[in-house]
Amino acid sequence: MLCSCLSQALAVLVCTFQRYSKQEGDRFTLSRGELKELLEKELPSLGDEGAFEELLSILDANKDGEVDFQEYIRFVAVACTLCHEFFVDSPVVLPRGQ
Ligand SMILES: [Ca+2]
Ligand SMILES: [Ca+2]
Repeated sequence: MLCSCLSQALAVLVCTFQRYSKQEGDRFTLSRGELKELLEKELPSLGDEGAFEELLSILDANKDGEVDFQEYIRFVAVACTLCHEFFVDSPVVLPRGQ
């Protein structure tokens, strides 16, 4: 089945969360370790240990020590906004389907 880029991107966003969130503890939330692994493997450009601590404190809006799906999606929205601002003056280059 041929899917649009956007629906594929949405599936990747959701599946990436689920792949890491089910590894330990509550399978619907990212523990500290799960979040760290997700960021290291999926977003290695995001930075060092200090950046991780800061990011965790921002992401964990309700301060329960875990990042739930709502908190993750808020992060994705912020990341998308940054991408939007970054690419806004660039020529449009869409990723090609494989
Ligand atoms: Ca978990
Ligand atoms: Ca939380």
